[in-house]
Amino acid sequence: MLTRTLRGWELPERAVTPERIYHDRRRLLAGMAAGPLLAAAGPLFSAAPAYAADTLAGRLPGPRNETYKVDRALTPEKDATTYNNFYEFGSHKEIWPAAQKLKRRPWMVKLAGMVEKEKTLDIDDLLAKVQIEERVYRHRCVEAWAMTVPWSGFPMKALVDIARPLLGAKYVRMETLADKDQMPGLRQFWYPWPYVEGVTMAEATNDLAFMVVGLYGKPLPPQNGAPLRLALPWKYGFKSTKSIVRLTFTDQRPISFWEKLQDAEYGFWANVNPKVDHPRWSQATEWVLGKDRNNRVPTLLFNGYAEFVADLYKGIEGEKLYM
Ligand SMILES: Nc1nc2c(c(=O)[nH]1)N[C@H]1C(S)=C(S)[C@@H](COP(=O)(O)O)O[C@H]1N2
Ligand SMILES: [Mo]
Repeated sequence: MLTRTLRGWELPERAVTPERIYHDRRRLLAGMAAGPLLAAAGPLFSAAPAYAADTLAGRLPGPRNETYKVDRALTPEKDATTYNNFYEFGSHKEIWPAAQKLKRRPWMVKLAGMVEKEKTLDIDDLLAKVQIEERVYRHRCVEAWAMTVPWSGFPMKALVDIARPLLGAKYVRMETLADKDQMPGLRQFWYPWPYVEGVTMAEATNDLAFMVVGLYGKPLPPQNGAPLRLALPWKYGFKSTKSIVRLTFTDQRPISFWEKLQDAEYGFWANVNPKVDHPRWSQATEWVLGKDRNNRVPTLLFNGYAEFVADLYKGIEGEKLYM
C-alpha cells in the first residue's frame, strides 16, 4: 500500500523537483521504509512544499513536553488554520487563502542590535542547531476568542543564546516580514508596518516563551506565521509575532504595531487578566474556537500560566501589566 502510493507520487514529482531536494527525499523515504518515521508521511504527502520535508520531516511533532498541561480539548485543526489574525494578509479572519502565497524559503532571520556580533541566520541552519519539542498551549486573543493547539518548536531562550546579547540589552524587539509583493494587507498604508512587538529579556528567556515552527505535527502553515513565529501563551495573542525576520536586542522598550496605532487600548505588557477590561469590552470570558459562540468560558489570570510567569512582574505592579 505504502509502496504503491510512493510510486504514484514519485514519478510526476521527479520531473518537477530540483535534483538536491529529490535526493534528500529519496533518503527520507528510505528511512521511512524502516518504519518509525512513518508519521512523517503526513507533511510529505500533503501540499506542504518540498523544503518542509527537507528540514522538518521526521522531527515533527517532536517529543511532547508534559510540563505544560491544559485542561481543555484541542481545537480542531481546521478552526485553528482557517480563523486567523495576520493583518499583513488582510484585516479580517479569512486570510488563509491569501497567505498561501507567502514564500517560506529562503528565509533569513537577522539577530541585531546589542549583541556580540550581528548575524543573519538561514532558517534551515537555525533549525539544525535546536531541539524540536511539542507543547500544547492555550492561546487567548485580546478580541476574546481562544484556542488550544499543539505547537512544535524550541524555547526562545535557545535563540537568545545563539544571538549572544550584551549585558546592557533589556528588551527583544521582534519584527515580521513586510513585503508588498506577497502581502496584500500592506496596501493599507495607515497601519505602521512592519509588525513589531517586544518583550523583556526576562520574558524572552522564560521557558514558556516558545519559537514555533510546527502545528498539529506538521510544518507551520503560512496563515499561522510560517516559517517562524512566537507563542507567548500568558499574553494576549497580538504579542505572538508571526513570520519573524528580525530580533533586535535593545535597551529601549520597543513600541509595538498596535501601541503605535492605539496606545490607549494596547500596551507593552498585555498579560491576560479577566479582571482588567479592554476599553471597549470585557475580558472576563472567552469564546473557544470550534464551540458555540454564546457558550463562553471564564478567562484565567495569565491565561492559566500564573505559576510559570507571575514572578516576572514582582515589584512592577505599578505598570499597566494587563493591557
Ligand atoms: N505579523 C503579525 N503577527 C501577528 C498578528 C498579525 O496581524 N501580524 N496578529 C496577532 C494576533 S492579534 C493573534 S490573536 C495571533 C493569531 O495567531 P493565529 O492566527 O495563529 O491564531 O497572531 C498574532 N501575531
Ligand atoms: Mo489577537
